[in-house]
Amino acid sequence: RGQHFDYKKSDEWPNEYPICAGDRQSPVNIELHHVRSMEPGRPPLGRFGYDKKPTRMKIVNNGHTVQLSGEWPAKDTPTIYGGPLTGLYELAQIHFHWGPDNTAGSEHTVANQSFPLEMHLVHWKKSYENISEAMLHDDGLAVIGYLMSVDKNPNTGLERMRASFNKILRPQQTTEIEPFPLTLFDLDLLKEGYVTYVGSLTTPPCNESAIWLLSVRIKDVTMDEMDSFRKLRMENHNEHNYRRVQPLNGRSITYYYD
Ligand code: GRE
Ligand code: ZN
Repeated sequence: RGQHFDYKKSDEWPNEYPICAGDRQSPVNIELHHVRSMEPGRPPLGRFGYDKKPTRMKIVNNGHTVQLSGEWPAKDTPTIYGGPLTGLYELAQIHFHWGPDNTAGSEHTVANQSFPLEMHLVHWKKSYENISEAMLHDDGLAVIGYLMSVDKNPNTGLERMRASFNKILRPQQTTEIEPFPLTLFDLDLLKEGYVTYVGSLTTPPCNESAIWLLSVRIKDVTMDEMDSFRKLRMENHNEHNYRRVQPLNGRSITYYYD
């Protein structure tokens, strides 16, 4: 990923990272009446490993987001397959996008509406050598996105993470956390359906290598959880870390359900 970039100057990203001006960029606005239904006969989306506790877990403030990663025995590494995907995609990291108040924060929007928080689970296709190699292919990554809106129900996974946020208040700080299985985030596997389209990383170098799967079910985040994200200091005094929506350029967005 690009080392240094400023969300306040995202219009200038293409000067240094030309792919950021490409024609399959993310995020996008989702207009539900534009969404097409899936073709019949696709295998349902499946996953394994999400219920397995990793041997180690850490969170990093990389100056652009807070990133969670874990180490699992190879056979237990969280993996997804099916739906719009061909082959197996293994989880690399989970990160978040947010804003200074509840009026903005998500990267994707629905009917031009923003949400306070968006969670990204980044997976890479196992038939490639590693994630860097996968990022060079148009089907290299599969990113599951959850939009979150403020409500009263704490999320156990977010609570476990934010308990250690005081150790990563500044960019480049990192800390190990007590390992937990990803089921604590209460991530239903897009049970109520999801929309999928081909896009990109939302940060420089903006590689056009991501198949996106966005839950149509909005998740809950508490005000306390949002406050914890907003206390994390980002690079360049950035108070938000979402990119504005990009043109669809004729791409279709397809609704899937199992
Ligand atoms: C990001 O940096 O925000 C990112 C990735 C990979 C996939 C999607 C995404 O690094 O938003
Ligand atoms: Zn992201």
